[in-house]
Amino acid sequence: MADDESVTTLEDLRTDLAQRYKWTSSSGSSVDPAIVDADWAALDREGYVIWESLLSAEECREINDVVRPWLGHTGRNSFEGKRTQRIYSVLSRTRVCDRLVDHPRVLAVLDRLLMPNYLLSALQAINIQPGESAQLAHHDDGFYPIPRPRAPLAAATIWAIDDFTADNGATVLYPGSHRWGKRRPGPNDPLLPVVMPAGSCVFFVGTLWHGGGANTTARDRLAVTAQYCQPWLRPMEAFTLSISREIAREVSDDIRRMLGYSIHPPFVGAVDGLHPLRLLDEPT
Ligand SMILES: O=C(O)CCC(=O)C(=O)O
Repeated sequence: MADDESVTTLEDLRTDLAQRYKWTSSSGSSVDPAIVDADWAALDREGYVIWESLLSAEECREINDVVRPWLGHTGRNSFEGKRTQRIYSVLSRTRVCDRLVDHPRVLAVLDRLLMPNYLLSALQAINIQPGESAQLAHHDDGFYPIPRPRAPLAAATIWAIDDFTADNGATVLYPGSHRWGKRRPGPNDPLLPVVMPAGSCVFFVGTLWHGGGANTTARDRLAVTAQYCQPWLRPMEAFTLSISREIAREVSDDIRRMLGYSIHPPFVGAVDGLHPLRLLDEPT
């Protein structure tokens, strides 16, 4: 590619080699740039931003009604949480969480943070039960073996489906820790429980230290987390294997692109040398 004088930057390469599928903007472009600027400033300063009440009570109830019957076994280790129930591959089961995955407010920030055609890395429901202890602090792009300090390789949203309170397992963040180098959180580092009403969302960069909180109440804490990564990284969940082509046709353009029906130019993600969207043109 380096010898091709017509190709100078990644911007030139936002389409496939056959020029058949052009780059299209995400629904994030519908958000007022001044709002995105403010979100961006908060992310740069603190590593996170909280958006209150993006979902209605009715939307939270619908998600709760669909997800709750699937909750079964608890985690297989203390990281998953011995008193925490997780549903993986939510996109293969229901459409009720789609509007969280491709929410314009989320995509507007991702459009600035990550490279074009960033991917969905995980979509999980997480139910922290009474008696669960605090999860080990971690940062979500920590499993990519690239030393810190560095720019985030990923980002996460956690959507409160139940109210998040200081004692029911609300996600706990270490503000500003996205800038840390090698060190881990210590006992003197200030912690912030993300207290927010149901329907709210906390967005944080993949370098921010955080964890699920302890639940000392008698009630569950249900959340949905969508995580995203650079388009040149391997996502946590192999969505191209777990999501059928029927579902890939059904979801929004933004979700389809984030599932892997997209290219990181010039050819990362290609199928038999072609753009993966061609698979959806074929009968299944
Ligand atoms: O459920 C939460 O609040 C956070 C969970 C988390 O960070 C994780 O499992 O990676």
